[in-house]
Amino acid sequence: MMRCAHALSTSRQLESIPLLDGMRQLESIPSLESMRWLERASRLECTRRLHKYGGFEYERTDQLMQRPDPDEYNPFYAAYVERVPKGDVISEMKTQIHVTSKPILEMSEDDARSCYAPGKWSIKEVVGHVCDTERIMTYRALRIARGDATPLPGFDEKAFVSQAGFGQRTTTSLLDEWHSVRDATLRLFEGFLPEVAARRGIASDAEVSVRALAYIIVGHELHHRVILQERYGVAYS
Ligand code: NI
Repeated sequence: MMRCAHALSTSRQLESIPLLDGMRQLESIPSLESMRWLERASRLECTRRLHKYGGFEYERTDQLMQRPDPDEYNPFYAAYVERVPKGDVISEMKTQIHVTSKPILEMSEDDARSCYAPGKWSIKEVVGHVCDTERIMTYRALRIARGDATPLPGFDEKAFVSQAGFGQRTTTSLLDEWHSVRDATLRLFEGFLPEVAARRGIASDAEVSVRALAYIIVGHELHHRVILQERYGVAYS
């Protein structure tokens, strides 16, 4: 990312970006709108550079993140892993978030504050919880992938939600944060060397592999999408 930030410091390097046409018109106006143009342009440039310099020179295949064996994760997660469809888990990770998010983005703030029974999380809190969990799981994946054998602690998901104030935030803000986290998740997993996929570590007192964590992230989201559909009445086609 440092490379991106540096690259963006000169307009010369931005000249090949189509968005620059719009940005030039706004250049002399230090407005919020021009800041947004700059942000969009910088994201595009970062993405381009990541693919050019940070990507591998071979095609990824299912073999890099193939389905984990049952002894690669705590049996508690088996129901999540089993929800993940056959195929490339990274591709699923890229697409599923849009399916899960769409009806939530389209509902009113009042509807997003609803829950299906007293004491249950609201839809906003479910989104926040999925996002929090993804951060925890990717942190575990990072440490294990880098060969760090330190046992990693568990976390109390209910305590997290109770302290987060998700219900006070807009649905757009919550979804925007989650999509940003997912982008980071994808960059992390896409950048792992093939040999780390089956590498194991200890998290929450149980053995877990890097690839199992990818499946847990995807399966956990699918688990909550099913609950949103069946108990909260969110319309998924
Ligand atoms: Ni959950």
